[in-house]
Amino acid sequence: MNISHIEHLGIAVKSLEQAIPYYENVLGLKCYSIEEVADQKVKTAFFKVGQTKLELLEPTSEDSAVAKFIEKRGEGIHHLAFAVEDGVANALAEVEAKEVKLIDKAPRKGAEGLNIAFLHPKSTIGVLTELCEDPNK
Ligand code: CMX
Repeated sequence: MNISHIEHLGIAVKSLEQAIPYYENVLGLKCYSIEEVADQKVKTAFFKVGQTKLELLEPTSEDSAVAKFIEKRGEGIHHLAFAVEDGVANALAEVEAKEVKLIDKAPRKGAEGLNIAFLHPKSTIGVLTELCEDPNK
């Protein structure tokens, strides 16, 4: 697999309204987009740090993966997302052949129109890992 860079870090927060002022007023970053990803039951807020983004994730429902995460582990870093250059489907086939457990068997649409897929943290030494590809690049 050919990873070009860290596309984003996903950070679980209870409330975007409470978290965004920290990123803007303390760290001096600018929130450039707020987007609801209905099928993931989250509302997201994006910041750019060089080529990498921060994606704040607020759960929109008690049964969302992010709500479960916050309940169990508290707010904090939720996942690490790599940009892959040769397609998410190819990367999935490659890691599956190396016996990594997949959460998504095939790429699907994530925030910002990216093609994405998650790898299970039990197979990735504890880090929920996302593979992403911008279909417009
Ligand atoms: N990072 C590391 N480990 C995690 C984790 C995370 N984000 N979330 C859960 N785990 C661990 C749990 O601690 C648990 O470990 P133990 O068995 O040792 O306690 C194990 O994984 C199973 O966790 P669980 O609480 O029973 O939760 P589920 O199995 O229901 O779900 C997961 C875990 C990762 C499969 C699920 O959250 C998932 O499918 N995630 C992918 C989708 C997602 O995260 N969407 C939100 C972001 C969407 C976006 O970016 O747009």
